[in-house]
Amino acid sequence: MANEATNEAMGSYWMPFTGMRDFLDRPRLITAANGHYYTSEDGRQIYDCFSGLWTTGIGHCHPKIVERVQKQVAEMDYAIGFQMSSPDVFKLARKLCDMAPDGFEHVFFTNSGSESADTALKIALAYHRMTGQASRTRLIGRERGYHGVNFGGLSVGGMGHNRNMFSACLIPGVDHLPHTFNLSENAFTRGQPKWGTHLADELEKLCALHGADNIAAVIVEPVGGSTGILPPPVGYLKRLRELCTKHGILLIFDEVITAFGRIGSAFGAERFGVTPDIITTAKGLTNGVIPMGAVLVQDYIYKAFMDHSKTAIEFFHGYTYSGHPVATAAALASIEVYEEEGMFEQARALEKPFEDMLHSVADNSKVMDVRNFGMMGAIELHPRDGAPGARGMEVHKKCFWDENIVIRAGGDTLQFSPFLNSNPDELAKAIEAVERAINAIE
Ligand code: PXG
Ligand code: PLP
Repeated sequence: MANEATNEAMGSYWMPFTGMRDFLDRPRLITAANGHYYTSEDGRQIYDCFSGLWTTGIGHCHPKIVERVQKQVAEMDYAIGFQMSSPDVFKLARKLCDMAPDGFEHVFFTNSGSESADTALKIALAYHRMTGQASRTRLIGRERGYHGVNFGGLSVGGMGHNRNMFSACLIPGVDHLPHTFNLSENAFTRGQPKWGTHLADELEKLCALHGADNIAAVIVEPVGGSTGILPPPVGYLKRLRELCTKHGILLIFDEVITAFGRIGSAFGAERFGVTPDIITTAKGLTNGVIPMGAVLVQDYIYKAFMDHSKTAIEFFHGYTYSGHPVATAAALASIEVYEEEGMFEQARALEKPFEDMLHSVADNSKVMDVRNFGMMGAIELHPRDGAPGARGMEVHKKCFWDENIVIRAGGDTLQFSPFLNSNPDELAKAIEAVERAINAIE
């Protein structure tokens, strides 16, 4: 059954965030996707409990998106985007502004979340220079934060494994707020924890230490994703907003995961009722069909560039594929599906059943914590003595081979990102299967 391709032949592809030596022993290969299922290379139907890689909340190969992408690629495969453009991307920008909280009036397009993070940081630095505050150069992220893998996002990110090898070359003048993970206070919290709001006040200490007028921006994920689902403590984001406003610091929400229904609204900012100055996004923008990212900015930020730039090009930044027509078609079609099929409302309605399903494993002796918000969930396992991460990876593999389910494991944290339109029975069965896999390993 397993694939016949030799490890030697497959070894040419250096995969992203993958243990190559382990993977090539028994490659997990997917050859087709439709709706809520993948087809594995050996012909099994596999339930996708991760919506792609947080990307595909609508489900795979939605006919409307497929058709629009096919049509677009045949009509205009590419359009030069520097000093020229094509009409639909303007419509997409306007549509995104209409979906965002008040004040967001302009969109810069990228191809990924990593590029969105770096673009947002550059906009923040340039904005302060444009407005006569050139001393504002310091950037603040958060421990356990994930803002992609390019140098800017990596520098403000707070995941040790991603940073350690490059630590000498990360950008200078960066600090990190403390993360909000605390098992003795918050274990098995459903939704937002009550403990931890005060951790936002650490920003005051950084302002006192460096001088607030040296700080450009704070970047956080409204709900930590990659790190294993860390919902913000009640009132935490609001407090960060207040402090940023008080000190003239731009607040950036990295909504690469939390936008487009993942937490039951177009943007997490709306869900939490907290409006940042800049929003970054990607993934769900095109339902994962074609790579695309976006950075939404408040009107006054864009205006500062238009009013104060001394050069013909106001912002020396952009990607070959910014505003790519095929990605634009995928995004416009995805947004239509989100709206026509009430995806965000569907996700909202599934939140509570999903929470109950996840927390049903709380009593399992291997389970250390369960966390959730919206359609984001995590089951954290006690690490095996001397082998942290082993259990997570074993459950991931067992789910794929024996339970026909895809989940993600980050260390010993099992992560769930179900479809926004999941069938509750299928989802419940999947989580039962994951518990079987947890029980089956050592
Ligand atoms: N910011 C956030 C908040 C993200 O979640 C990125 C930036 C980077 O996006 P790109 O498109 O450059 O990968 C992300 C991506 C996981 C996982 O296992 C999460 C991401 C990527 C890969 C794996 O949780 N998030
Ligand atoms: N490297 C070289 C040599 C290039 O010419 C370009 C773009 O023209 C890039 C990198 C950047 O590529 P992209 O715009 O796709 O990010």
